[in-house]
Amino acid sequence: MSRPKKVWWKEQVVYQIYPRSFKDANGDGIGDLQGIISKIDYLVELGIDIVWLSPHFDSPNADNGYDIRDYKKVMEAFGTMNDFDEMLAKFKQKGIKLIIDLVVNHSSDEHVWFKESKSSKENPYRDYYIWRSGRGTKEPSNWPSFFGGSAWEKDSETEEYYLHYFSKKQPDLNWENSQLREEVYAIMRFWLDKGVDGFRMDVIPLISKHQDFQDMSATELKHPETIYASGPRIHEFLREMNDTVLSKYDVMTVGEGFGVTTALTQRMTDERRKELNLSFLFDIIRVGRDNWQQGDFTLPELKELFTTQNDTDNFHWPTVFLNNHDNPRSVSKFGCDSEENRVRSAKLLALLTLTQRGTPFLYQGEEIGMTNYCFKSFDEFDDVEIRGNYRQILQSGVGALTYLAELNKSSRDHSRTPMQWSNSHQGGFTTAEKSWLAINENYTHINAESQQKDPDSIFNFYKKLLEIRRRNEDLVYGDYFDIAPDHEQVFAYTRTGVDKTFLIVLNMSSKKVSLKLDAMFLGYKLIVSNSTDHYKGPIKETLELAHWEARMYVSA
Ligand code: TEU
Ligand code: CA
Repeated sequence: MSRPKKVWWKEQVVYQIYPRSFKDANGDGIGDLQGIISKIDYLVELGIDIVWLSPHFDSPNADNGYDIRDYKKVMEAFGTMNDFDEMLAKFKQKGIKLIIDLVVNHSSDEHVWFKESKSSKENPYRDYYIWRSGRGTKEPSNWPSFFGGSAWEKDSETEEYYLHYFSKKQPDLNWENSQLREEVYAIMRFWLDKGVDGFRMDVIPLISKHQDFQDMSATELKHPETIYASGPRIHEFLREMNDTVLSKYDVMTVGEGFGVTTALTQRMTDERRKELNLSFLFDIIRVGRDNWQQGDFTLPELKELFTTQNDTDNFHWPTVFLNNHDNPRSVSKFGCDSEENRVRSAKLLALLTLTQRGTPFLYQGEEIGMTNYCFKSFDEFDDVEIRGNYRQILQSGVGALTYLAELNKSSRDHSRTPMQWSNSHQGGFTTAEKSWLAINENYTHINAESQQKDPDSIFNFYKKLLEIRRRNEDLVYGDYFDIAPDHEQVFAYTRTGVDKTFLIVLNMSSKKVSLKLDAMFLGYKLIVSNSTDHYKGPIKETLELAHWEARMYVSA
């Protein structure tokens, strides 16, 4: 089998910033671009290479910027275009690349295109969106919105319905229209010509719609994303975009698409097909999830998902991520956020994320082990997804307390609470009395400032691993092999490159455990561990691992 082709976006590590919650510079309780600028040195110290910025465009914020009103304007609360240019220049000075969020499956209903489109059936922009007439008094089809109710909204002006997979303030764009596609490509060029290094593409597999808009079956209705992410022209659109725009720049792209299968992920990212460089596969981050419910999962199930995403030829490259702004905090889901285990398990997850095969994506706050928030009532949520679905879920017979308990495991708002910078007022996030979403009260002991000073902190563990990764190409390009797929407590795997083999052993449980190793690993040397009290002698045939203990060895 051929070796993977070497390219910068396979080697570098991405750090996601959710601007609303990162750092507020002007004291209005909302994060902003000057806030980001003030923290560039922090990112340099940590040692990440690329920043992915969640939407920073003009928006009425029905979905925190994932509803764009003007693609060429900066959101007022975040600053101005001058602030953006300053931020980009400063990132570049420090050698950090910047990728931005391209949200073009839908726009805001306040976008001028939609206002025109809605005004009459004859308007030249009518066809930029998807309009259909109803079936008598009913919607054109039974398609549901991810954020509650029907995906069709009737407009009184022209008595037709428009399609919206997300909230009704996020009408879907009509990619069948070539003029619309040209508009999108122009927007892409506008930002690329400023010097951004690529795009994270929001729900990109959803842009091609099944044109028959046929009713879904009862089974399909439970997971509409599988229908929405299987439109017939997706590859054609991506290739056109690549050919027309992306191929002209040295940039990276990463697609986002919840509901996308392994097969589609691999097709979209096959280097020979020239569509996307990377695409998030959600199977790992969503393990055990069924819509808003977070069920149990076993370690062998989780490990199999890592094997599956690596079970391919070398023509496509996976991503590795355990949290983002749509999912709970990784230490609370995959680790253990109790007093005793939080630091250890957060470091274990750091080792996992930075030694798996694939481009790692870190999410703000994971580097200090930020945890889920404890929501005491529904009023504490901000998320449009919950506000939209609340009534429907309760009407279906689910008790309010049951729903609240599930959301305390699964809500998107867990990862949207403000970044915890210090133990001062509002965690150093803002000087305002309150931030836009409540800060987790554990900022008094979980914060960046204290961890930057502590050599044994989670922050400094990430920093160390990032250095090790940078120095060891075999950790990037080496083959992946799970050496104990059925083990219920330990995740143990190797990365075998040209010069060396790395052995990573992770006790993903709160109980101590022993792991029998193959004799071939005798002679391997310990290079990193998340605990200071472990056995330091030569590797033995049976490893004794303490609760949430994580180690990495390297062949001699
Ligand atoms: O996410 C799409 C998506 O799949 C999630 O919103 C998903 O429906 C939800 O997490 C299920 O719990 C992208 C953005 O990342 C998200 O923030 C936006 O709300 C959404 O698209 C619409 O733009
Ligand atoms: Ca602000």
